[in-house]
Amino acid sequence: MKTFSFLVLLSVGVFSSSFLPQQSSLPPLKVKLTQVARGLTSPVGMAAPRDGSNRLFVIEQGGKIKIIKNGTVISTPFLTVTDKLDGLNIAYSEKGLLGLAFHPDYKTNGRFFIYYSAPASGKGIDHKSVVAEYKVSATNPDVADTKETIIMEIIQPESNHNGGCLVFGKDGYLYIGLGDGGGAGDKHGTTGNGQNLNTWLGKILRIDVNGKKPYAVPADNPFVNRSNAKPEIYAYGLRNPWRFSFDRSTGTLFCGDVGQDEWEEIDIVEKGKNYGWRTMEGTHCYNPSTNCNTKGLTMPIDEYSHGTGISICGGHMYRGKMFPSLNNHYIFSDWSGKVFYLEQQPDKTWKRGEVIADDNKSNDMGSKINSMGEDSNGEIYLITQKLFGPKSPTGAVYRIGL
Ligand SMILES: [Ca+2]
Repeated sequence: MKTFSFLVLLSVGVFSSSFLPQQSSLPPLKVKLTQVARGLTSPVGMAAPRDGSNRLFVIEQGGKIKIIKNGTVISTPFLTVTDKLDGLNIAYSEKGLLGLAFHPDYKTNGRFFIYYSAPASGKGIDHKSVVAEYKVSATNPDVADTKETIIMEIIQPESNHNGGCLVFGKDGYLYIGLGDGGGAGDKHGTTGNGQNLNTWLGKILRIDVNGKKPYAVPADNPFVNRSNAKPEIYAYGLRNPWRFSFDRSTGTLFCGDVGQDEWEEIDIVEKGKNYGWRTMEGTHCYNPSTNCNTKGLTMPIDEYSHGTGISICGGHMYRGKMFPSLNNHYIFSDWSGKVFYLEQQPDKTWKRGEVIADDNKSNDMGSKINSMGEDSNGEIYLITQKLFGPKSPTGAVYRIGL
Protein backbone atom coordinates (compact mmCIF):
# COMPACT_ATOMS: atom_id res chain seq x y z
CA MET A 1 0.00 0.00 0.00
CA LYS A 2 1.35 3.35 -0.98
CA THR A 3 2.67 6.08 1.19
CA PHE A 4 1.74 9.15 -0.81
CA SER A 5 5.20 9.16 -2.29
CA PHE A 6 3.68 8.19 -5.64
CA LEU A 7 2.80 11.86 -5.78
CA VAL A 8 6.47 12.67 -5.90
CA LEU A 9 7.54 9.79 -8.06
CA LEU A 10 9.15 12.15 -10.47
CA SER A 11 11.57 13.43 -7.90
CA VAL A 12 15.01 12.14 -8.75
CA GLY A 13 17.04 10.73 -5.92
CA VAL A 14 20.78 10.98 -5.58
CA PHE A 15 22.31 7.57 -5.95
CA SER A 16 25.12 6.81 -3.56
CA SER A 17 27.03 3.60 -3.69
CA SER A 18 28.72 3.47 -0.33
CA PHE A 19 26.63 0.81 1.38
CA LEU A 20 24.99 -0.84 -1.57
CA PRO A 21 23.99 -4.46 -0.94
CA GLN A 22 24.39 -7.19 -3.49
CA GLN A 23 22.73 -6.14 -6.73
CA SER A 24 19.90 -7.98 -8.39
CA SER A 25 21.23 -10.65 -10.63
CA LEU A 26 19.17 -13.79 -10.48
CA PRO A 27 17.23 -14.94 -13.54
CA PRO A 28 13.46 -14.35 -13.69
CA LEU A 29 11.35 -16.99 -11.98
CA LYS A 30 8.31 -17.98 -14.02
CA VAL A 31 5.22 -18.77 -11.98
CA LYS A 32 1.57 -19.52 -12.54
CA LEU A 33 -0.92 -17.29 -10.76
CA THR A 34 -4.16 -19.00 -9.82
CA GLN A 35 -7.04 -16.71 -8.91
CA VAL A 36 -8.71 -17.97 -5.75
CA ALA A 37 -11.08 -15.06 -5.13
CA ARG A 38 -12.29 -11.86 -6.74
CA GLY A 39 -14.79 -9.10 -6.06
CA LEU A 40 -13.16 -8.17 -2.78
CA THR A 41 -13.31 -4.53 -1.71
CA SER A 42 -9.84 -3.07 -1.25
CA PRO A 43 -8.28 -6.19 0.28
CA VAL A 44 -5.15 -5.20 2.19
CA GLY A 45 -4.12 -8.36 3.97
CA MET A 46 -4.76 -12.00 4.68
CA ALA A 47 -4.34 -14.48 7.48
CA ALA A 48 -5.10 -18.14 7.98
CA PRO A 49 -5.58 -19.93 11.29
CA ARG A 50 -3.81 -23.24 11.70
CA ASP A 51 -7.01 -25.04 12.55
CA GLY A 52 -7.15 -27.55 9.72
CA SER A 53 -10.02 -25.74 8.02
CA ASN A 54 -7.99 -24.47 5.03
CA ARG A 55 -9.90 -21.18 5.15
CA LEU A 56 -8.33 -17.89 4.10
CA PHE A 57 -9.40 -14.72 5.93
CA VAL A 58 -9.05 -11.59 3.84
CA ILE A 59 -8.97 -8.10 5.37
CA GLU A 60 -11.02 -5.51 3.52
CA GLN A 61 -9.76 -2.00 4.24
CA GLY A 62 -13.26 -0.65 4.84
CA GLY A 63 -13.64 -2.81 7.91
CA LYS A 64 -14.71 -6.33 6.97
CA ILE A 65 -13.01 -9.69 7.22
CA LYS A 66 -14.17 -12.08 4.51
CA ILE A 67 -13.61 -15.84 4.46
CA ILE A 68 -12.58 -17.75 1.38
CA LYS A 69 -13.80 -21.30 1.93
CA ASN A 70 -13.73 -24.08 -0.63
CA GLY A 71 -12.95 -21.57 -3.36
CA THR A 72 -15.84 -19.24 -2.54
CA VAL A 73 -16.00 -15.92 -0.71
CA ILE A 74 -18.64 -16.29 2.00
CA SER A 75 -20.93 -13.30 1.63
CA THR A 76 -21.53 -12.82 5.36
CA PRO A 77 -18.36 -11.26 6.80
CA PHE A 78 -16.52 -13.07 9.56
CA LEU A 79 -16.30 -9.69 11.32
CA THR A 80 -17.43 -6.14 10.52
CA VAL A 81 -15.88 -3.15 12.28
CA THR A 82 -16.85 -0.53 9.71
CA ASP A 83 -18.57 1.64 12.33
CA LYS A 84 -15.40 1.81 14.44
CA LEU A 85 -13.20 3.19 11.66
CA ASP A 86 -12.05 6.73 11.09
CA GLY A 87 -13.27 8.17 7.79
CA LEU A 88 -11.53 6.87 4.69
CA ASN A 89 -10.78 9.16 1.76
CA ILE A 90 -12.55 7.47 -1.12
CA ALA A 91 -9.77 8.22 -3.60
CA TYR A 92 -6.92 6.99 -1.48
CA SER A 93 -6.40 6.16 2.17
CA GLU A 94 -3.83 4.39 4.31
CA LYS A 95 -6.27 4.08 7.18
CA GLY A 96 -8.80 1.36 7.78
CA LEU A 97 -8.79 -2.23 8.92
CA LEU A 98 -5.16 -3.12 8.29
CA GLY A 99 -4.15 -6.15 10.33
CA LEU A 100 -5.32 -9.59 11.46
CA ALA A 101 -3.55 -12.33 13.40
CA PHE A 102 -4.91 -15.58 14.75
CA HIS A 103 -3.65 -16.76 18.09
CA PRO A 104 -1.37 -19.82 17.71
CA ASP A 105 -3.95 -21.77 19.75
CA TYR A 106 -6.91 -20.41 17.80
CA LYS A 107 -8.24 -23.91 17.20
CA THR A 108 -8.85 -24.31 20.93
CA ASN A 109 -9.22 -20.73 22.21
CA GLY A 110 -10.81 -18.93 19.24
CA ARG A 111 -8.84 -15.74 19.93
CA PHE A 112 -7.78 -13.36 17.19
CA PHE A 113 -6.45 -9.82 16.97
CA ILE A 114 -7.05 -6.94 14.58
CA TYR A 115 -5.52 -3.54 13.90
CA TYR A 116 -7.60 -0.63 12.65
CA SER A 117 -7.70 3.18 12.42
CA ALA A 118 -10.24 4.83 14.72
CA PRO A 119 -11.27 8.45 15.21
CA ALA A 120 -9.36 10.55 17.72
CA SER A 121 -9.15 14.30 18.13
CA GLY A 122 -6.87 16.86 19.71
CA LYS A 123 -3.96 19.06 18.80
CA GLY A 124 -1.63 17.32 16.37
CA ILE A 125 -3.82 14.21 16.23
CA ASP A 126 -5.23 12.77 13.02
CA HIS A 127 -6.60 9.50 14.40
CA LYS A 128 -5.54 6.56 16.54
CA SER A 129 -4.52 3.01 15.76
CA VAL A 130 -6.27 0.31 17.76
CA VAL A 131 -5.11 -3.23 18.43
CA ALA A 132 -8.09 -5.22 19.63
CA GLU A 133 -8.96 -8.77 20.54
CA TYR A 134 -12.00 -10.75 19.42
CA LYS A 135 -13.17 -14.35 19.58
CA VAL A 136 -14.89 -16.61 17.14
CA SER A 137 -18.54 -17.22 17.97
CA ALA A 138 -19.47 -20.32 19.91
CA THR A 139 -22.01 -21.43 17.32
CA ASN A 140 -20.60 -20.66 13.86
CA PRO A 141 -16.89 -20.99 12.98
CA ASP A 142 -17.40 -18.60 10.04
CA VAL A 143 -18.66 -15.73 12.21
CA ALA A 144 -16.93 -13.87 15.04
CA ASP A 145 -18.41 -12.47 18.24
CA THR A 146 -18.74 -8.70 18.20
CA LYS A 147 -17.41 -8.29 21.74
CA GLU A 148 -14.19 -6.30 21.60
CA THR A 149 -11.30 -6.04 24.06
CA ILE A 150 -8.93 -3.13 23.40
CA ILE A 151 -5.28 -4.18 23.71
CA MET A 152 -3.46 -0.99 22.67
CA GLU A 153 -4.29 2.45 21.31
CA ILE A 154 -1.63 4.45 19.49
CA ILE A 155 -2.15 8.13 18.68
CA GLN A 156 -1.36 8.94 15.05
CA PRO A 157 -0.31 12.49 14.11
CA GLU A 158 -0.94 12.05 10.37
CA SER A 159 -3.22 10.02 8.15
CA ASN A 160 -0.52 7.88 6.55
CA HIS A 161 2.21 5.37 7.47
CA ASN A 162 0.05 3.32 9.77
CA GLY A 163 1.83 -0.01 9.48
CA GLY A 164 -0.74 -2.41 10.87
CA CYS A 165 0.91 -5.78 10.46
CA LEU A 166 0.11 -8.24 13.25
CA VAL A 167 1.93 -11.56 13.45
CA PHE A 168 2.52 -14.13 16.17
CA GLY A 169 6.08 -15.40 16.57
CA LYS A 170 7.16 -18.89 17.47
CA ASP A 171 7.72 -17.44 20.95
CA GLY A 172 3.95 -17.00 21.25
CA TYR A 173 4.23 -13.21 21.40
CA LEU A 174 2.30 -10.78 19.23
CA TYR A 175 4.40 -8.57 16.94
CA ILE A 176 2.90 -5.24 15.86
CA GLY A 177 4.22 -3.02 13.05
CA LEU A 178 3.89 0.75 13.36
CA GLY A 179 4.87 3.39 10.81
CA ASP A 180 6.71 6.58 11.70
CA GLY A 181 3.58 8.68 12.25
CA GLY A 182 3.41 9.85 8.66
CA GLY A 183 3.64 13.04 6.76
CA ALA A 184 6.92 12.78 4.91
CA GLY A 185 10.54 12.54 5.99
CA ASP A 186 9.66 11.54 9.58
CA LYS A 187 9.38 15.18 10.56
CA HIS A 188 7.99 14.76 14.07
CA GLY A 189 10.23 15.69 17.00
CA THR A 190 13.89 16.52 16.90
CA THR A 191 15.09 13.16 15.59
CA GLY A 192 11.93 11.87 13.96
CA ASN A 193 9.90 9.05 15.49
CA GLY A 194 11.88 6.16 14.00
CA GLN A 195 14.95 6.98 16.10
CA ASN A 196 12.97 8.03 19.20
CA LEU A 197 12.70 5.11 21.62
CA ASN A 198 10.12 7.01 23.64
CA THR A 199 7.38 6.47 21.06
CA TRP A 200 5.78 3.37 19.59
CA LEU A 201 5.82 4.95 16.14
CA GLY A 202 8.39 3.72 13.63
CA LYS A 203 8.80 0.43 15.47
CA ILE A 204 8.01 -3.23 15.60
CA LEU A 205 6.54 -3.96 19.03
CA ARG A 206 6.36 -7.29 20.83
CA ILE A 207 3.79 -7.99 23.52
CA ASP A 208 2.50 -10.99 25.46
CA VAL A 209 -1.26 -11.48 25.25
CA ASN A 210 -1.25 -14.85 27.02
CA GLY A 211 -1.42 -13.77 30.64
CA LYS A 212 -1.98 -10.39 32.19
CA LYS A 213 -4.73 -8.23 30.64
CA PRO A 214 -4.69 -6.43 28.34
CA TYR A 215 -1.08 -7.49 27.76
CA ALA A 216 2.30 -7.94 29.40
CA VAL A 217 5.74 -6.90 28.18
CA PRO A 218 8.04 -9.90 27.60
CA ALA A 219 10.82 -9.74 30.19
CA ASP A 220 13.50 -10.08 27.53
CA ASN A 221 12.28 -7.24 25.32
CA PRO A 222 15.39 -5.18 24.51
CA PHE A 223 14.49 -1.87 26.17
CA VAL A 224 12.59 -2.96 29.28
CA ASN A 225 15.21 -1.56 31.61
CA ARG A 226 16.08 1.60 29.73
CA SER A 227 14.70 4.96 30.84
CA ASN A 228 12.89 7.06 28.23
CA ALA A 229 12.15 4.00 26.13
CA LYS A 230 8.91 2.16 25.49
CA PRO A 231 9.35 -1.39 26.80
CA GLU A 232 7.12 -2.84 24.07
CA ILE A 233 9.73 -2.01 21.39
CA TYR A 234 11.34 -5.00 19.70
CA ALA A 235 13.15 -3.19 16.86
CA TYR A 236 13.25 0.42 15.64
CA GLY A 237 14.26 2.84 12.91
CA LEU A 238 11.43 1.80 10.57
CA ARG A 239 9.48 4.08 8.26
CA ASN A 240 6.41 2.06 7.42
CA PRO A 241 6.79 -1.67 7.93
CA TRP A 242 4.22 -2.85 5.43
CA ARG A 243 4.03 -6.52 5.99
CA PHE A 244 6.45 -8.71 7.82
CA SER A 245 6.44 -12.44 8.37
CA PHE A 246 8.34 -15.19 10.08
CA ASP A 247 10.00 -17.92 8.07
CA ARG A 248 8.01 -20.82 9.50
CA SER A 249 11.05 -23.07 9.22
CA THR A 250 13.86 -20.92 10.66
CA GLY A 251 11.92 -18.26 12.58
CA THR A 252 13.72 -15.47 10.69
CA LEU A 253 11.64 -12.28 10.63
CA PHE A 254 11.57 -10.63 7.19
CA CYS A 255 10.14 -7.13 6.81
CA GLY A 256 9.42 -4.83 3.89
CA ASP A 257 10.01 -1.21 4.94
CA VAL A 258 8.47 1.31 2.57
CA GLY A 259 10.85 4.03 1.37
CA GLN A 260 10.40 7.78 1.16
CA ASP A 261 11.08 8.93 -2.39
CA GLU A 262 13.80 6.65 -3.61
CA TRP A 263 14.71 3.37 -1.85
CA GLU A 264 12.53 0.38 -0.93
CA GLU A 265 14.07 -2.24 1.36
CA ILE A 266 13.80 -5.70 2.87
CA ASP A 267 15.17 -6.16 6.37
CA ILE A 268 15.84 -9.16 8.53
CA VAL A 269 14.54 -7.91 11.86
CA GLU A 270 16.28 -8.93 15.06
CA LYS A 271 15.69 -7.97 18.66
CA GLY A 272 16.86 -4.50 19.65
CA LYS A 273 18.31 -3.54 16.29
CA ASN A 274 18.04 -0.14 14.62
CA TYR A 275 17.03 -0.22 10.95
CA GLY A 276 18.15 3.32 10.28
CA TRP A 277 15.17 5.49 9.31
CA ARG A 278 15.24 8.59 9.15
CA THR A 279 19.01 8.70 9.27
CA MET A 280 19.02 6.42 6.25
CA GLU A 281 16.65 5.40 3.49
CA GLY A 282 17.85 1.95 2.50
CA THR A 283 21.64 2.13 2.45
CA HIS A 284 21.67 5.85 1.67
CA CYS A 285 21.92 8.84 3.98
CA TYR A 286 18.53 10.56 4.23
CA ASN A 287 18.70 13.06 7.09
CA PRO A 288 21.33 14.41 7.03
CA SER A 289 21.64 13.75 3.33
CA THR A 290 25.40 13.28 3.46
CA ASN A 291 27.89 12.00 6.03
CA CYS A 292 25.16 10.51 8.21
CA ASN A 293 26.24 8.52 11.24
CA THR A 294 25.74 4.88 10.34
CA LYS A 295 27.18 3.49 13.56
CA GLY A 296 24.89 0.88 15.07
CA LEU A 297 22.51 0.79 12.13
CA THR A 298 21.50 -2.48 10.50
CA MET A 299 21.41 -2.40 6.72
CA PRO A 300 18.72 -4.04 4.61
CA ILE A 301 19.42 -7.38 2.93
CA ASP A 302 18.06 -5.93 -0.31
CA GLU A 303 16.96 -2.60 -1.70
CA TYR A 304 15.76 -1.21 -4.99
CA SER A 305 15.22 2.28 -6.29
CA HIS A 306 12.09 3.91 -7.62
CA GLY A 307 13.42 3.11 -11.04
CA THR A 308 12.35 -0.46 -10.22
CA GLY A 309 9.26 -0.06 -8.01
CA ILE A 310 7.10 2.35 -6.02
CA SER A 311 6.25 0.95 -2.60
CA ILE A 312 7.47 -2.35 -1.21
CA CYS A 313 5.37 -5.09 0.36
CA GLY A 314 7.12 -7.68 2.47
CA GLY A 315 6.19 -11.24 1.58
CA HIS A 316 6.95 -14.76 2.72
CA MET A 317 9.69 -17.34 2.63
CA TYR A 318 8.19 -20.20 0.68
CA ARG A 319 7.77 -23.26 2.89
CA GLY A 320 4.72 -24.73 1.20
CA LYS A 321 4.16 -28.28 0.03
CA MET A 322 2.75 -27.84 -3.47
CA PHE A 323 5.86 -26.47 -5.19
CA PRO A 324 9.03 -27.90 -3.59
CA SER A 325 11.32 -26.06 -6.01
CA LEU A 326 10.10 -22.73 -4.59
CA ASN A 327 11.55 -23.69 -1.21
CA ASN A 328 14.09 -21.16 0.14
CA HIS A 329 12.68 -18.39 -2.08
CA TYR A 330 11.60 -15.30 -0.16
CA ILE A 331 8.85 -13.92 -2.39
CA PHE A 332 7.78 -10.29 -2.01
CA SER A 333 6.18 -7.60 -4.11
CA ASP A 334 5.78 -3.94 -4.97
CA TRP A 335 2.58 -1.91 -5.15
CA SER A 336 3.35 -1.23 -8.80
CA GLY A 337 2.45 -4.87 -9.52
CA LYS A 338 5.93 -6.35 -9.63
CA VAL A 339 6.87 -9.50 -7.75
CA PHE A 340 10.40 -10.45 -6.72
CA TYR A 341 12.29 -13.23 -5.00
CA LEU A 342 15.41 -13.29 -2.86
CA GLU A 343 17.75 -16.23 -2.47
CA GLN A 344 20.50 -16.41 0.08
CA GLN A 345 23.92 -17.10 -1.41
CA PRO A 346 26.70 -19.30 0.02
CA ASP A 347 28.42 -16.11 1.23
CA LYS A 348 25.20 -15.25 3.18
CA THR A 349 24.31 -12.23 1.02
CA TRP A 350 20.94 -12.14 -0.73
CA LYS A 351 20.35 -11.81 -4.44
CA ARG A 352 17.14 -10.74 -6.11
CA GLY A 353 15.35 -11.82 -9.24
CA GLU A 354 11.97 -10.91 -10.68
CA VAL A 355 8.99 -13.25 -10.49
CA ILE A 356 6.96 -13.22 -13.70
CA ALA A 357 3.71 -14.88 -14.65
CA ASP A 358 3.96 -17.44 -17.41
CA ASP A 359 0.35 -17.04 -18.49
CA ASN A 360 -0.99 -13.58 -19.09
CA LYS A 361 -4.52 -14.92 -19.16
CA SER A 362 -4.44 -16.14 -15.59
CA ASN A 363 -2.84 -13.12 -14.01
CA ASP A 364 -4.12 -9.69 -13.45
CA MET A 365 -0.96 -7.71 -13.40
CA GLY A 366 -2.75 -4.57 -14.42
CA SER A 367 -3.52 -4.56 -10.70
CA LYS A 368 -1.70 -3.03 -7.81
CA ILE A 369 -0.44 -5.48 -5.21
CA ASN A 370 -1.72 -4.29 -1.84
CA SER A 371 -0.38 -7.11 0.25
CA MET A 372 0.60 -10.74 0.44
CA GLY A 373 -0.46 -13.71 2.49
CA GLU A 374 0.38 -17.26 3.45
CA ASP A 375 -2.05 -20.08 4.11
CA SER A 376 -1.86 -22.68 6.85
CA ASN A 377 0.14 -24.99 4.57
CA GLY A 378 2.67 -22.32 3.62
CA GLU A 379 1.37 -21.52 0.14
CA ILE A 380 1.83 -17.87 -0.82
CA TYR A 381 -0.74 -15.42 -2.19
CA LEU A 382 -0.87 -11.99 -3.81
CA ILE A 383 -3.60 -9.60 -2.62
CA THR A 384 -4.38 -7.31 -5.54
CA GLN A 385 -6.65 -4.42 -6.47
CA LYS A 386 -7.31 -3.07 -9.93
CA LEU A 387 -8.75 0.39 -9.21
CA PHE A 388 -7.79 2.81 -6.44
CA GLY A 389 -9.58 3.53 -3.25
CA PRO A 390 -10.88 1.80 -0.14
CA LYS A 391 -14.32 1.21 -1.67
CA SER A 392 -13.25 -0.29 -4.98
CA PRO A 393 -14.57 -3.87 -5.32
CA THR A 394 -11.81 -4.79 -7.75
CA GLY A 395 -9.74 -6.83 -5.33
CA ALA A 396 -8.59 -10.36 -6.01
CA VAL A 397 -6.41 -13.04 -4.46
CA TYR A 398 -3.96 -15.16 -6.42
CA ARG A 399 -1.97 -18.19 -5.31
CA ILE A 400 1.61 -18.32 -6.56
CA GLY A 401 2.54 -21.65 -8.06
CA LEU A 402 4.50 -23.33 -10.80
CA1 LIG B 1 16.27 0.93 6.89
